[in-house]
Amino acid sequence: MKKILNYIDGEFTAPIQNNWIENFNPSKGEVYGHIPNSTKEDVEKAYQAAQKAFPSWSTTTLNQRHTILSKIALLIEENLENLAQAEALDNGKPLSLAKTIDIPRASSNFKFFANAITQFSSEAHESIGKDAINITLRESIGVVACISPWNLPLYLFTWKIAPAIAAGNCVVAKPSEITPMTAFLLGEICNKAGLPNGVLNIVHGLGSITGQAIIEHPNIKAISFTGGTSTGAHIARIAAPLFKKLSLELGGKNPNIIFSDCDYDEMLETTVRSSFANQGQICLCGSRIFVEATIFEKFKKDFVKKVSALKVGDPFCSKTDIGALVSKTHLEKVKSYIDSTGEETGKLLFGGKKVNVENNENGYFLQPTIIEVYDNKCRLNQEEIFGPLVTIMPFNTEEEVVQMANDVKYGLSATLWTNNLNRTMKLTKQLHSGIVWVNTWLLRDLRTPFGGKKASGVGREGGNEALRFFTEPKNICIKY
Ligand code: TXE
Repeated sequence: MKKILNYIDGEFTAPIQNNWIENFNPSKGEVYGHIPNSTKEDVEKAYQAAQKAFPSWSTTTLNQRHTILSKIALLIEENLENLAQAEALDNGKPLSLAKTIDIPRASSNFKFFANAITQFSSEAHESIGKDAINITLRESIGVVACISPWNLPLYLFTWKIAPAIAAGNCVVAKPSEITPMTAFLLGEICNKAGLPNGVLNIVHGLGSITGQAIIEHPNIKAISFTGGTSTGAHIARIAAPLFKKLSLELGGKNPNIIFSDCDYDEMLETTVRSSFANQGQICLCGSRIFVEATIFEKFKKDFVKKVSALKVGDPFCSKTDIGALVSKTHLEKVKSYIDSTGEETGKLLFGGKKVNVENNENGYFLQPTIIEVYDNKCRLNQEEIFGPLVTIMPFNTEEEVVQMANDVKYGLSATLWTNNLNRTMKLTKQLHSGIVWVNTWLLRDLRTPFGGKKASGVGREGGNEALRFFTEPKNICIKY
């Protein structure tokens, strides 16, 4: 059995009340470790360590921060194999995906913000005719919280921590209790890289106990959160009267809009990925596919053929395309959407069943599933399911598809497949989402703003947006 410990003030410690929760291996469906169920006292201890470290960390030179963050990035790279194995075991995702996406991206998060902080500048405004100059400083906030989900564990954990500490803050962080392993391993890496004690503190435990203690802490001044929309709403209700700064990256129900004038083969390849990568457990997955009626039947046939060739299997097998879902509860949630789809809602084109994987008989495996639906108003098209399940529907006109694409409560991302420039410009403006990909999917440049509209969140992260979130502007006006 593995035992995960909290990382507070540079040390690994058991929770004060000695309460533990079980950690599951999703591909075996069995407990393989225990993690602290930290309480208010542990969060307070983490806060105190962060608070103590803040005066010194916030005044380290940008060069020193750059050096330490770069070292963390390098150590993540050097430990890629070990971290990827840990991620695949803990989350159920294919090892190949952890090796090529999750861990390299965790390293680039640190690399990117190690450099970005050296380019992040204050502003000056000369008040001409008034003999005054205004300087706007961007000051570190103090102790901030980073709370992350289970779908891209180290990738999203570091996406928050790297800019937070680059900007001179000290952090109390909590990874998802469902996938805590790589966050635990990050503590050791930070020590090796020479990150001063207390700059990063990682407390493990349930959202309702540990997470709740973090968001209620009166002196933690900002919260960066990625997770479910209802949790985000709950956090906003707690944080508002305490005047905390909030960045919320929440759910999505993203449209993937396919016009007949697109590059068909490229679209088909990418659509398989945007539907089922990471078992469909990415907030950016295109879970509602809309296809122009003239190519609908062809697309249906080709898509089903491609998807049926995907291999659901052991995350550690190199041939596996789709691993296990993250938990039994999540598998049951996704399955319940499939099972409750009646004939009036749609037609199952492929999948829908649990998969029995050899030597992993109790694992949480599900076939990639495609359902043709008849109305965008159905539950399958309106609610975030967050699993290997996509719906498809035909459309006839631009107006009709834009209306359906926007007719959900979410607004995170959208994908558009067309080679018509006028249509591209028109539709990208009309789609209600924070990100629109045209003829591609999940092509990320870390300088760009990342986040959603409507129930998909508040605020943007990425590049200077993240550095702005993790700093507080102060205006100084000097008369001369
Ligand atoms: O997320 P939670 P869950 C969606 C997806 C999924 C649903 C629920 O639809 O099925 O959310 O997933 C912490 N105070 N996404 O239940 O609960 C929690 O411990 C403070 C989309 O796993 O939102 C974890 O660290 N923190 C999403 C983090 O919040 C609390 C990715 C996220 O967990 C808390 C994951 C509280 N009261 C799920 N309650 C995306 N946008 O990428 C929970 N947490």
